[in-house]
Amino acid sequence: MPPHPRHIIHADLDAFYAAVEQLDNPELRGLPVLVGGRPEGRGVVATASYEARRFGVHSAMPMATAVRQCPDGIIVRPRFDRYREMSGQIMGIFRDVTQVIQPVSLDEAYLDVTEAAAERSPIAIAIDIKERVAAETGLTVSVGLGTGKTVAKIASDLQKPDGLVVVPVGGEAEFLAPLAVGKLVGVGPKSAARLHDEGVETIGQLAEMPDAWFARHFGRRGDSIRDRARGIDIDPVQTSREAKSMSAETTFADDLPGNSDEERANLRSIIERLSGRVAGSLANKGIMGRTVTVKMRLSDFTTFTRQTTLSSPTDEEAAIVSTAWMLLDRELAPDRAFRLLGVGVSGFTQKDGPDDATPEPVVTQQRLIL
Ligand code: TTP
Ligand code: MG
Repeated sequence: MPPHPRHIIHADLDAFYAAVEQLDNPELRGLPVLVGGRPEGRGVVATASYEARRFGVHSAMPMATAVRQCPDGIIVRPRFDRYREMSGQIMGIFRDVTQVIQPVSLDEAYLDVTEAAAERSPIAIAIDIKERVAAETGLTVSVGLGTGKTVAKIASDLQKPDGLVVVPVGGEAEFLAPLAVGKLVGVGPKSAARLHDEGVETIGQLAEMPDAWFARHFGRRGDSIRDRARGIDIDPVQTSREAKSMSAETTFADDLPGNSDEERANLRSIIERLSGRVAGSLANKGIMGRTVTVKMRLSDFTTFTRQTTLSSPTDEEAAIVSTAWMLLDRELAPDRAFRLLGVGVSGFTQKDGPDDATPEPVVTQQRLIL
């Protein structure tokens, strides 16, 4: 254990979109709310209130399935602008506690409160964050506290909703040991299935595997996964200074062409939503970018990007939309249909500061539901 452990908080709002809907529409409180697309067609659930989750409804489930499982569920169309606004307010509260903050998505951030903990205990800080979010926004946030991002993230999820889980300094490996390997960031469902085949079910069992085994299984990521399974985690909370690009992308169930006016309007609306998410992330971090990139994947999986640099940095949704649309519009062709579209912004400037030239690339992916 290092002589001066870090104190890292992971904060994640509970049923975020659904909670905002219940906050703004009191008649929805206490009821199963399904935020997302239409059940007819291929709409999916962005999120469900905890009342609806009791019926097995979860994010990314087709809305048609959700409605079958939870017939009394009330479907609400998402209002991304409102969620972005709320997110800004919440990130503002976090930023009041520490400047060392890494927003991960609209409702989730890591905070390094090591310095703030010189004045009061990190647990007091965690409680203060929960109380301030509740008092100032009316929403509940689940918080995990530990010496690294790995344990903090897992801890924040353990007692949702309205949870507070503290992993004691030095108790990281013990905390992780009984948990499923899939809980470790970097061990996806495929890796987890492969590990199960080898009899490795828990993070504790993973931690006991020999060093060479990790390299064989995870290649270059082996060392990091091994250390984190053993409770060693030095991954820093990456503030916007280290972020090099901010992007949002989405894959479609059916390939989307851009021939007719209607198809073009549909593509345009996707670009608008993606740009909105990116603009929201920029605003959250208080940064602007000069380069706009559009990522495209075609029916045959060919993937490429097109980018352009603006004369001055922006965080304006409208500017990102028009630039991204110009880039995509040029690529439309009669024989082309898109499986995936993404919008990214890079070349950052602190909104109220000098240019930012930093080496570490970090791509923040925003989830998007259509
Ligand atoms: P999450 O934090 O994963 O989910 P949540 O806040 O709804 O619920 P909880 O944290 O209590 O488990 O995601 C935050 C928001 O992001 C969520 O409210 C809706 C959106 N989202 C999607 O649009 N699609 C997805 O697949 C997921 C997981 C989330
Ligand atoms: Mg959440």
